[in-house]
Amino acid sequence: MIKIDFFYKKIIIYFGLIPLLITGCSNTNKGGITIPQISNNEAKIVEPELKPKDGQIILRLAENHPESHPDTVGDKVFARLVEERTNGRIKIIVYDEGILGDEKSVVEQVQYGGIDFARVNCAPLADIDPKLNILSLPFLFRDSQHLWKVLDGDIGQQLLVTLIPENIIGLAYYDSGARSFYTKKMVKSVSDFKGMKIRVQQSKIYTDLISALGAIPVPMPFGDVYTSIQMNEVDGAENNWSSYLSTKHYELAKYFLIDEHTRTPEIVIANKRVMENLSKEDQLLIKNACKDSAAIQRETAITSEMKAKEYLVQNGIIITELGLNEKKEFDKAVSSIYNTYGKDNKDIIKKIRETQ
Ligand code: GTR
Repeated sequence: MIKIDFFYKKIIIYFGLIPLLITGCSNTNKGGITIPQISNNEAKIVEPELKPKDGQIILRLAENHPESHPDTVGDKVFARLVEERTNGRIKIIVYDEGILGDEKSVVEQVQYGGIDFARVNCAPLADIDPKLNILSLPFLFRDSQHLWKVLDGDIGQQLLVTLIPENIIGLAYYDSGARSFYTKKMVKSVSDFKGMKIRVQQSKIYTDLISALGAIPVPMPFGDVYTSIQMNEVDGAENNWSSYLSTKHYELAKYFLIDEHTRTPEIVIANKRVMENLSKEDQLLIKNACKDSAAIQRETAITSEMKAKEYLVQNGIIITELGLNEKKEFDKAVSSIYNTYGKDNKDIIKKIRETQ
């Protein structure tokens, strides 16, 4: 059971791993800690933390995906580049599968310094800095090229530093593809959503988006979704292809509606004080390493999306695409989101729309 797994994970982390990290006296000879995985019963071994050598800095990065997911691949490239470029003086350890907590609490921990780095989605971050909601506005980005033109341009780069007053530094964006709905029964039009309970990220704009479509939003941590679909607590959820596959949600909710309502990117964030405690050269080195990892993550995400789609189609999911009229209905239904979340950012939204 996922909830039990999470419970054990937390117990193990709080009473096992964290004391080792705090005292810095972990010992690899003591053997690993066994942690059950999120969506199945295989055990995952997490080696106790390394003791920093003289002058070495060890930092932690939180990730909620498993090892094979493109986001985790990106994190690991980031960690490797930092290690290589500092000759091992700075080491970043990636804690994947949400073992450092769910996304919302990880964001808070990065903000208050309990975790040094995290790769998270921009949606839950926007509750700290509402400007980031721009990146979650429904149907704003025409396609992936449009999104990346904006993220790599002035708007994207300005939004990266918008969290600094909140003690968070955005280092680089990672690709998340487009999010679409998957449900236990087929959804073809807005009216089909009526009365359906749809899981959303713990994010206000996503909650409002689901309500605008006439469904009942159920915000919850990512790691709880499988069980909630299984227990009929929700009738479906929404995510990108790679996550739909890696979470195995397709086993329970096989109707996939390609509506691509949002393209909220992923972001790698750092605690501001952790960064400021490093020399200017190291800060730059970390920022560049993260940007370089983003290039590899993007390529990996594209391949992963293609492979996921192919695998899922072969494994019985049923795809529905929005027809022109249905798309118009979707656009109309979500227009209220622009009134609420777009009203203070009309200029930026206009610039985004005009970006070719
Ligand atoms: C994934 C994203 C995760 C998390 C998750 C969710 O696409 O990579 O960080 O935000 O969606 O829906 O909770």
